Amino acid sequence: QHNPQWWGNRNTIVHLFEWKWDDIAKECEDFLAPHGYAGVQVSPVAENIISEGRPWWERYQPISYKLVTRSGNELEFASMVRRCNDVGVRIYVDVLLNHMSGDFEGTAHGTGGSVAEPRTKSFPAVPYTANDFHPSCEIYDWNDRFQVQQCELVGLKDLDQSSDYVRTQLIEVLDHLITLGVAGFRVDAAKHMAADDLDYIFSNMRDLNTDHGFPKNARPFIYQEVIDHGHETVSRDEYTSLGAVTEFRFSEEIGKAFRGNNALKWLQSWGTAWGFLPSEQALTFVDNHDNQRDGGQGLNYKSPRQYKMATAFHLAFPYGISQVMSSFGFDDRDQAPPQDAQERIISPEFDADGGCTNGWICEHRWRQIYNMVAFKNAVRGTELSNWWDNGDNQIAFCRGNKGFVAFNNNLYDLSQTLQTCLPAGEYCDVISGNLVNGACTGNTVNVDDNGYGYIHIGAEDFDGVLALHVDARL
Ligand code: AAO
Repeated sequence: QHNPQWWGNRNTIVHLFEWKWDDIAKECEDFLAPHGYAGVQVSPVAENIISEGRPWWERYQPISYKLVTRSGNELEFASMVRRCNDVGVRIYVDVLLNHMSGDFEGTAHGTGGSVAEPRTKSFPAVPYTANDFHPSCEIYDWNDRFQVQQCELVGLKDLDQSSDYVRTQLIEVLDHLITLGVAGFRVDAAKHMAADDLDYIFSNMRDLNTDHGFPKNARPFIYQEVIDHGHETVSRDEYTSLGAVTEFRFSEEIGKAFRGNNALKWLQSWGTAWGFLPSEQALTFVDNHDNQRDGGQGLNYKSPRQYKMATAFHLAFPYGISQVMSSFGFDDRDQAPPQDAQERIISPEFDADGGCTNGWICEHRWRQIYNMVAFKNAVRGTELSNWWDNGDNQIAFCRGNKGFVAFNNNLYDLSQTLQTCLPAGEYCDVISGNLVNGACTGNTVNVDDNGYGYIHIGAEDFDGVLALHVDARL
C-alpha cells in the first residue's frame, strides 16, 4: 500500500488544510489539475466535537463517523471526490483511527448533531462504550511502548484496535470512503497504535473503486504519521511495511539548511545518507499543519524567501513522496480557520495573480511553488547529475536532460556558466516568471550547444533559486 495511485506523470500532493469540500472540488478543476498537482490531503471528514472558538484541532476529536464537518456533508464530500478524480486529482483523507474526542464537561455536541459523553467514553452515534477503549492513563514516558500505544495522547480517548468490534467499525469507515472514490489515507497518530493492529485493518480494507478510474485490485495508499527523530522506543521502521511514513527528519533538516544553519553544499548526499527512510517509503514535506505552528528549526510561509527555496529543493531533488502545505494565516497556535460570524468556514478568494486573499495563504498557488510541481512532473524518472557547489551555500544540479536548478543562499551573487544538461535553446526561469503564449514573464537563460548556460542569482534578487525545464522552453 505504498503506491499513491497517481494519474499520468503527476507526483505532488497538496494539503488543503481546513478547506471546504465544494471549494476543493472547484480547486481541482480550476487550478490543481491544470498545474499538475497529483492529489489533495483533506482535513478529517468525520463528525467532530464543537469546541469553544472553533480551533482547527477540534477536527482531530471525532464523536461519530457521520461525514459531517465544517468542510461539508457527505453529499458534498462525494461530489468533490468525483469531480477531482474526473480531472485526475486524487483525494487522501486524514483518518483518526487512534482515538475519539477528549474529555469534555457534560454532554458534547458534534458538527453533525450527534451527542456524546466523552468523560464516560460513551459515543452512542457509533456506538462505542467504555469497553471499546483502553483504560485511561496519561503518557508520561515517550519511551514506554505501553504508555505511547495504550494511554491517551493529549487526553484523547484511546480506542482498543485489538478488539474485533473496534476493528470492524474502523474498517467500515475506511471502506465507505474507498467506495466514495478516495485514493488513500493519512493515518493520524499511527505511532500510538500497534503496527500489528494497523496491519490487520489495512489488509482488510477493500480495493479502490474502479468506477473512479482506479485499476482493478488497486490498494489504497497509506501514509502513517509517525514522528520519529531517532530517539524513541516506537520507531518508524515498525510501520514501513504497511505503507509510507511521514519523514519528520526531512522537514527538520531542510529547515535547518535553508535557514542558513547548515551549508547547502552538504545537501549533495540528501536522502538515506541523512538517516531518512528509503525514498519510496518517505512522505516528505517542508512543514505540516503541526510543525508549522511549533517554531523551532522548521520553515513556514512566514519566512517566504527561505520557504520557497526549501520547497524548490524539495521538489527538485529526487527523494520522497512530496507533499506541499497550503495554510491559512495564523498568529497563535489554536486559531480557527477563516470563518464568519456564524462560525462557518469562509471560502478562499483570489486576486488578479491567482493568490489567495481573505485569510488563506495558499502556498500551492505561489508561482515559485506550483511551477516546481510542474518541474517535478517534467523531470519524473530522471536521475540527479552534474552537482555543482561553491563549497558553501550556492548549489546547482541537473535532472537528466529535462531540468536544471540552482540556489543561492549566500550573501553574494551567484554568477557562473554552468552545465544545465538541457538541449540547446532559450528557457524560461519558472521561478521568476511563467511561460505565457510562448513568452517568458521572468528571466530567461540561453543554453548553448554543449548544454552550458550563464546562471545569475543576485544576493538581492526576490528569490534565491532559478529553475529551468524542457516544458518551459521558448
Ligand atoms: C487539544 C488541546 C489539548 C487537549 C486535547 C484534548 O490542544 O490541550 O488536551 O485537545 O482535549 C491536534 C492538536 C492538539 C489537540 C488535538 C485534539 O495538535 O493540540 O489537542 O488535535 O484536538 C504527538 C503525536 C502525534 C500528534 C502530535 C500533535 O505522536 O501523532 O503529538 N499529531 C497528530 C496530528 C495533530 C493532532 C493529533 C495527532 C491528535 O497531526 O494535529 O493533534 O489527533 C514529540 C513526540 C511526538 C509528539 C510530539 C508532540 O516530538 O515524538 O510523537 O507528537 O512530541 O507532543 C522535536 C523532538 C520530537 C518531538 C517534536 C515535537 O522535533 O525531537 O521528539 O519536537 O514537535
